[in-house]
Parts: sequence; C-alpha cells; structure tokens
Amino acid sequence: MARRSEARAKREAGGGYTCPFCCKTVDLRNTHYQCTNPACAKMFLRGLRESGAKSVYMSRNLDEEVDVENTIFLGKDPEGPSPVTTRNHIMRDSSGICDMCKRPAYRRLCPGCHNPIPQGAEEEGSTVFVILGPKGVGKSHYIAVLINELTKSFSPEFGATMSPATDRTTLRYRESYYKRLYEEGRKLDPTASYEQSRDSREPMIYYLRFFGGDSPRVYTLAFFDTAGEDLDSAGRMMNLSLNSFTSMASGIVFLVDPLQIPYINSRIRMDNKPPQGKDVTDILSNISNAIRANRSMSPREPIDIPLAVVLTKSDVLMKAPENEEEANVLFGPGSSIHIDRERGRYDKTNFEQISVEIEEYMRRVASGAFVQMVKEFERHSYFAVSALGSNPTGPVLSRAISPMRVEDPFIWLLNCDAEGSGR
Ligand SMILES: Nc1nc2c(ncn2[C@@H]2O[C@H](COP(=O)(O)OP(=O)(O)O)[C@@H](O)[C@H]2O)c(=O)[nH]1
Ligand SMILES: [Mg+2]
Ligand SMILES: [Zn+2]
Ligand SMILES: [Zn+2]
Repeated sequence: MARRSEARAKREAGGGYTCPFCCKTVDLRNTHYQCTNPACAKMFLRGLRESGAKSVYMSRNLDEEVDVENTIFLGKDPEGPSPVTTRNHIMRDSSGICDMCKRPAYRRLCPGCHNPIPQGAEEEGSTVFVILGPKGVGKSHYIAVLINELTKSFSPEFGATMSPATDRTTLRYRESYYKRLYEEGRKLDPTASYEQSRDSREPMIYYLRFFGGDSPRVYTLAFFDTAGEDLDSAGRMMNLSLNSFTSMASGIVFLVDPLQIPYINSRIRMDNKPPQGKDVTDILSNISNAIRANRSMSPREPIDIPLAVVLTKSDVLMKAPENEEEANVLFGPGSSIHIDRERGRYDKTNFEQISVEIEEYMRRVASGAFVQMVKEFERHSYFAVSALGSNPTGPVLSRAISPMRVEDPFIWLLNCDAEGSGR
C-alpha cells in the first residue's frame, strides 16, 4: 500500500495533525495525556475530596473522573446527569508525565475533544476517507458490511489489522449495525438526520494498520453515517461539520444508487424499487462547491482529493433482462465487474477496466455532465458494489449477506497516492 507522502509533507511543513473526531488541527507538541495506571484517577479523586473543593472532574462514581472536554464535544453537560467519565486519569498539559504517579504516559488525547491520537500520527498523520451519498442510496448498509469485510476479509488478505479507535465506536457498530444485520438478519432502519441525532455527529473511527514493508503504516477510516439529506444543498452542507470532514478528507467515496437514476428507474423491473432521486450531478456539484468554498478555491480549479464514484446495489443490475429496454440498463454477462481482482495486491488493471466501463455507463444512463463533473477531481475512478448481494423485498433479509466488491474503492484509495493519477 502506498505511503501518504502528501499528507506527510504537509505535516512537516507545520500542517499538524487533523483530529478525525472533531476535525481540528492539533499541534502534536501540545496534546493532553491519559495515564493507564488505574490507581491514578482514584488518587486524583481522593485529593479532590480531601481538599473539600467542588470540582467538575468529580463524578458520582468515586472511581471515575469526568472527562469535561469529551462530554462537551458530545453536546452534553459535564455537570448534568450523564457526563462522560473515565477510570484513566487525564493530564491537561503536554509534559507527558502523570502528575499522580510521576510516570510517563503514552496515551495521547486531542486537546479539543479528548479522543485518542494514535501512535504513528507524526509519520502518517490522519488519512481520513469519507463516504457520502444521498438518502436511500444504501449508505448505512454499505458502511455496516464494509466494516465487517475490512475486518474479517480484507485485513488478513493484505496483512493488516483493523481496530476501532474507541469503545464508543465498538459499541455503536455492534448495537446499531452488526446485531441487527448479521445476528437478527433484518434490514437497517433509515438514519436519523444530523440535526435530530447527536449520535451521528461523531463518526465511527477505525485504524487500519499495515505491518509489511519498512515501517508500519496507519490509516484512519472515519465512517460518518449521515441521513443523506445533509447533502441536499450546498448551503445546508456548509453548516455542518460534515463539510469540514469532507474538505480535509484524503479520499471521498461518493455513493450513487443506480435505481434512483431516472433512466434506469423507468426501465428496470423489480420489487421494492425506490422512487427516482435527485439529480446525481447536482448532488456531486454541492459537494465540490462545499470543498471549494471551504478551501477558498476558484470555481473551476481542479480538486486534489481522490474521488471514488461507487454504484451501490449492483446486484440488481446483474439480473437476466426481461426485455430489451431493461437489457439497456443492466450489466451483461460480458461486463468486467464479473472479472475477479487478483488477491493480496492492488490489481490496477482490473480496476481500470471496470472504471472505464462504468464511466461509459454513467455517461449513457445519467449524463455527460455528470462524467464531466467527476473529472473536476484530478484523481477519480468508478466502481460497482453490492453490500447485501441480493435485493431485499421486505424488512427481513431472506438470503445470507453476500457482499460484492465493497472493498474495491478502499484498495484504490489506499494506493492512489503512489499512482499520481488514478486513471
Ligand atoms: N438490492 C440491494 N438493495 C440494497 C442494498 N443495500 C441497501 N439496499 C436497499 O436500500 C435501502 C436503503 O438503504 P440504506 O442503507 O438505509 O440507505 P441510506 O439512507 O443511504 O443509509 C435499504 O432499505 C435496502 O432496501 C444492496 O446491497 N442491494
Ligand atoms: Mg442511512
Ligand atoms: Zn479532536
Ligand atoms: Zn499515573
């Protein structure tokens, strides 16, 4: 996998590390720390009690201190009924020495939001990939299946490990996605909008670590599962921190639901067909406008963030055609998406073949304007995936989940720095 030289150069030039949780730039010489010695929080709390002073750091649970910064970051009141608490004493200075046990502390925290900063942040920075797409595109299902595939299949294949950055990520993935989909075999519910749900403000963060080669490399994957209407207008997107995430991203995965494209929607015959959606060109245009505004770029200036354009629900495009009209919008048996990629390495030829085919497909079924808009991203590539592998007609999944090519966009993104141009 490629070394992220660009991000590194930026950091060496004083660009700092961008916290994938709160999106702020962190000077790595000025972080907070957490001591892993379990005695220290207790000692700290005993000191507070003995001094008799009232303190915001004192929680109801006498073994745990209140993490004020993290509580505020999650939009809660540190003095309210449910602040975030921790058994690991927090040091709000950059000495790196625990003021209780006087030993060095190795767990670094972002001073803004108190989420962890991984080892290797100096070398690798944060390589954040974001997944965007309008409502109903299949984003939640894609994220749910992708996390499972990256953990269980991609990681052993490429000599990597994938681990959740925080307990909250572990819990959220299990409770909101994995259980329902893999254990109960039911479809996920539509995602609450960003404004309604505080929960969706914090992305699920994973570290993908590669051990091979000269030095280990770590990538940060931020899965920001929004409701999708957050992308409807540039104006609205500007108000959200999603906008900052997107602008600082090292890669964007832009999901497109083929079934919501009017040309396909009116020709394909299937159960459970979603209504036609907003024009994909407009949605992508909102995204690129937001990036340009955020980075003070001029309207036509090319965007240097790699863009993966990903058709979701591709299982429905692989059915046998019932008539000629339908055959027009399906992938035939000769399509390159049937050709397996070579395992354990970046199969550039395979991806290029698919990308060329889907670009032509999009030109035909969406518009030339869409393909043109994609080209405003210097590095781009097209993909087709399926999270479920079959079309669910009711709330219960009647077939086992058998994903198709969900990891392809990430294999490309992880390698496209080394390629210069993705195409
Ligand atoms: N055929 C097919 N349908 C899918 C797939 N993934 C999702 N869907 C359908 O699309 C609907 C919306 O998916 P969801 O992930 O909730 O979309 P979101 O609004 O973008 O999060 C689901 O309820 C499914 O019916 C897939 O891989 N194949
Ligand atoms: Mg959703
Ligand atoms: Zn932060
Ligand atoms: Zn200590």
